[in-house]
Amino acid sequence: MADLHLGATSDPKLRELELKTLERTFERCMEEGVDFVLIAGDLFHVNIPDLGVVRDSVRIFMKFVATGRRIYVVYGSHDFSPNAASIIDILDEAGVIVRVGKPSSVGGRLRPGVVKDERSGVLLTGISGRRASLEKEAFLDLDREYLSSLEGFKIFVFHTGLDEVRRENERFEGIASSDLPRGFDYYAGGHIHRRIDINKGARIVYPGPLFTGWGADMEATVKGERRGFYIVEDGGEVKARFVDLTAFEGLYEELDATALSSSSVNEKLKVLVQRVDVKDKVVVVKVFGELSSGRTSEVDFAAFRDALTKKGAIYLHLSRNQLRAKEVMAVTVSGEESSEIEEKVLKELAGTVKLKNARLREGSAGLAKDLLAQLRVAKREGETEGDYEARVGGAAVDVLGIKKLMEG
Ligand SMILES: [Mn+2]
Repeated sequence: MADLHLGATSDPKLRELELKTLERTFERCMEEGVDFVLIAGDLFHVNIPDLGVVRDSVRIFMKFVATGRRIYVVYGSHDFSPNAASIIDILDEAGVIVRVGKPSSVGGRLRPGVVKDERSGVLLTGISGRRASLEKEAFLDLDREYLSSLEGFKIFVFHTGLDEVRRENERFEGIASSDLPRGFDYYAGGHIHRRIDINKGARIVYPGPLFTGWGADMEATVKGERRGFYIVEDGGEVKARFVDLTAFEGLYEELDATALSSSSVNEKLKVLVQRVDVKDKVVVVKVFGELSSGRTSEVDFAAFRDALTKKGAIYLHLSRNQLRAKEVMAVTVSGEESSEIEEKVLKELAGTVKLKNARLREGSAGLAKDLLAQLRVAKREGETEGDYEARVGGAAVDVLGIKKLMEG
């Protein structure tokens, strides 16, 4: 499996589904009698994830590990950290998972560490992913002679895209399949978020994400892409079969707001809610186009979200960054106090900015106000410039809720 991105979603319902999917995955692995599990990177969404997510996942991993089986992992681009320990290292030290392909240099060449799985005798090695596909260089330095001298059933695991399978909308810097070291029996890939299964003398398989809690992946899932993992068997010939564990059914809708007023968009959204069956579904709605009149902030997405939730939708992923007002007008407001004027201006402007993040879109005026309040805090008596900067900066980061992002 690959690209689990555990903890990517902050929505409680999706979190629960994510965890259930992980649980089902490992239960299925035990039912099928697998010897081990291999994860081709992006086990967690960030290198230092929410500890609640770690605890819940470790509980599931340990149930599997307690049966004498191992979980092998390489870093993905998301759980790799260039300057700090990643949760992957902690779990590796603790014996929850086993990191594969730890790099060493022999004679100027890269020799990734080889691990032998005791249950099956399979040899595992590979190259971890890094941010911005920096691991590409590792493929150039690879000690291919050493790798081809290894004897036994060999698996190469990597977290890098292949240029030859890249679609137009996919942005990754990949390698060619010919850059992979030769002579392995199976190539376990991660990083491309869809299912790919090709044969270049040996199987090269990207299972795609196990669960999709956000963004474009979620859109693909509700449009019908199936999610799960592969069970690979060697019976003289390598067989890889997909296990479908798609966690939710979904619904995808588009609304072209071109030449509509904001109030008629509201009407259309109401009609949409009445028309669709969203019970126990994840809903992805794309609203786009240039309004003929009114502001984008006058489109009542909060009411739309509420109405869908009332009809039983699990979650709404709203894509509205291509919705535009006719023009961005200068804002004229009046008020008694500066704070009142400030609030009015922020509210007016909130709808004119394109934002991807749901929290920013729906609460941007409040957030901007809170941020301004923090940035306005004066320097304390005797406080050094550096301390002051750190205090105000820290408070701003807290308000924005981007602590993890800043650390990453
Ligand atoms: Mn990924």
